[in-house]
Amino acid sequence: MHPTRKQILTTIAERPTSGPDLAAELEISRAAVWNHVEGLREDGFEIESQSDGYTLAGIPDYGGPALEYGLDAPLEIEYHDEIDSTNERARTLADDGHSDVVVVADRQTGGRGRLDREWASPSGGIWLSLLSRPDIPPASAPLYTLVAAVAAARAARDAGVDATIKWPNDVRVGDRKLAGILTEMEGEADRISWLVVGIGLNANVDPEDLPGDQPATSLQSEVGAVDRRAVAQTLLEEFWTLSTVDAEEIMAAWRELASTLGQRVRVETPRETVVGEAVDIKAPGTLVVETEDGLREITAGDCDHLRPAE
Ligand code: BT5
Repeated sequence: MHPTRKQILTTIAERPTSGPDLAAELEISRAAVWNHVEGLREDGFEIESQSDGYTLAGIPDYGGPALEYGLDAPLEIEYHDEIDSTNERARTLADDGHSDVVVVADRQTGGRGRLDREWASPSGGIWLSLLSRPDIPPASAPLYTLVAAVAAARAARDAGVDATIKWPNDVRVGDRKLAGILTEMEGEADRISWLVVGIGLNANVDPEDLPGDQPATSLQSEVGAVDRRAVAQTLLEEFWTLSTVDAEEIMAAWRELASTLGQRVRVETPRETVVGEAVDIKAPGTLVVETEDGLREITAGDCDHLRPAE
């Protein structure tokens, strides 16, 4: 959002302010103030003008300006009502040299999971991709999947939903999937060039509209319709804050929310199946499993929590 527009909103949210006062405060012309106010109204902000000046009477439910307004993270939002995949769009932006942009969509027509699985993305969900260029080696990229999982789980918990994390990338309520993460990157041997972290969180979505091949849930079906803007902003702020701390702090935050640790698990890796008890997570996201043949460290795979009897 244009910084002047941000300032206008912040000012008139606090107290009614006249056009001339805004012009003087922001050192712009009255005509420019009027133009910005009209622009903000077009973006869906309800701005009343009364004898004592402009006041902010309402903010749009969702969309780019709504998400940028009051967001406590230095991220630019690119919003689409509909797009094939926010991860695809973020990759194009990466190729064009952009960074610190979040692509957000109300619905995706070609949402993707890992291994090219489909990700159902009906209207009402939070579908977004964060593009950044952290100065890290490619091997450290899985850390950002953990950061995203913690951020999504915290945002869900903030909305009153008892979300936990299943290694490596599922946020669930009980055994029902609430959110998934798809991290993609491009890089050289020692340094990544860009990183795209895609997060899909079923917010105001009817689970009937989600695929039935594995149990799924949404914030709406757990606690009723939520303020999608507030949830998405919390998610972005948590992501931003956590992505600036060191790996051990990220591990600690993940352990606190993980349902996988202490469970008997079966992990399908690209090469083999490992069964045992998940005992710990190590940076950058390696699961440590105690098997009959000793401790195994697994960097990638699909994980099932087994019932104790198995
Ligand atoms: C994931 O894959 O969980 C990663 C999902 C990432 C989606 C985000 S949305 C924004 C961004 N743009 C994209 O195009 N993608 C990212 P995976 O672990 O492979 O899980 C995929 C499986 O989850 C599917 O095979 C279904 O069984 C199930 N599934 C599909 N859509 C779902 C949904 N909306 N909610 C819960 N489960 C779903």
